[in-house]
Amino acid sequence: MTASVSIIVPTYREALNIPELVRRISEAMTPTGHKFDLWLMDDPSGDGIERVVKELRLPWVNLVTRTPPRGLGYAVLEGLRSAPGDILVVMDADLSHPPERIPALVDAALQPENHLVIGSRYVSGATIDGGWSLLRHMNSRGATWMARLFTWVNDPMSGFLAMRRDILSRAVGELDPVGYKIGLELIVKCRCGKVAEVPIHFSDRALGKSKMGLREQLQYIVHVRRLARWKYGELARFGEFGIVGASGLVVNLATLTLVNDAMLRMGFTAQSARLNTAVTIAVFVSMSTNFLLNRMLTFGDKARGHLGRKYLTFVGVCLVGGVVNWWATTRLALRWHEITLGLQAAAVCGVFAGMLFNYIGSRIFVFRTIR
Ligand SMILES: Nc1nc2c(ncn2[C@@H]2O[C@H](COP(=O)(O)OP(=O)(O)O)[C@@H](O)[C@H]2O)c(=O)[nH]1
Ligand SMILES: [Mg+2]
Repeated sequence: MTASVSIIVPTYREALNIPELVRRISEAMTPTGHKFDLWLMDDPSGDGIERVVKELRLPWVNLVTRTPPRGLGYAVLEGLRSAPGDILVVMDADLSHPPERIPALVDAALQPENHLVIGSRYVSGATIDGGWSLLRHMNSRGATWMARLFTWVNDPMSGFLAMRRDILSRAVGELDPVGYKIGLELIVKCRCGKVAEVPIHFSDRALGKSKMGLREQLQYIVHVRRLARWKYGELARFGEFGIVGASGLVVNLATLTLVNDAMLRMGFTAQSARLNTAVTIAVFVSMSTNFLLNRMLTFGDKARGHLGRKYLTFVGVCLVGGVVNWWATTRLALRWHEITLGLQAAAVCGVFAGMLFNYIGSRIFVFRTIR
């Protein structure tokens, strides 16, 4: 079966890599009989890419000079929307994705059961050029691990992809350009149940420099949050509330230790007065950091309104939540007193009940998402 294939390549300062990229794509695609075109989605790089493309004089090579906003996500999205092919391929310009594997990706994308095809670094048969630092490995693994919220594919971080246009149309209006990890964005938003992975040899970039830095990594966390909200809605918000709660536990323990030590050094030897003071301060400090983090993150979209009033309502809700925790724990502990670890199980249930109460209370009374 022959198809029309559009290859979309986001570029920023990649002029040096274009001639070899084009040559290798041509050599790989011509024997397949597929009709193919290339779309270089360039954010004005000022590196002479226009001249390079012109000198190639190949009608199937198209250069799109973008207008702001700049960014890899925007460039890929624009390419996906405007390229004419029935099969859409996305790859990097730096030759770390071997053009020789495009036909294999296209073949897999043509299979009706495959929603998305990934050129994968982490399946049997794939290889990676050596020389990755430990940090780069940890980064890649950590990011993949976060992607497990949405998918179990081996290499959801890959930027080498192929899909049929009809699968893209499922979500074209909902795609979010914050997604540097366009594969993950497509898996989630196009509801790609069946993702095929084709092994590739992943090379180090041929020429030029990588544009991925700390900013892009932080951006990835924002991306994962947005995808989680999109896919899981309320549950994702509650998950963030839980993560903030866990940070509050750390703040509480640190404050408790610091205040207790400081008071000891200042000569407060009366144990009960010291503990009462330290615990009270620790509870209020952690409640305050929880409030601020929830205002910034969990309920970042509902942060408007009087800060002081919101804070006091939050404290009120949490105090009642503390009572709920205490009540549930003591009741369950009495019931489970003969079971091994019954007390601990009761405490876990108590914490969960308190947290659920705090969440619902915060949502209704503090950060009014229900009207
Ligand atoms: N249009 C456009 N392309 C970009 C931008 N940032 C990176 N790219 C391209 O995206 C691809 C991947 O970027 P690269 O720097 O190789 O990232 P790395 O492989 O993670 O190191 C390359 O083809 C880049 O030229 C951008 O802001 N705009
Ligand atoms: Mg690269």
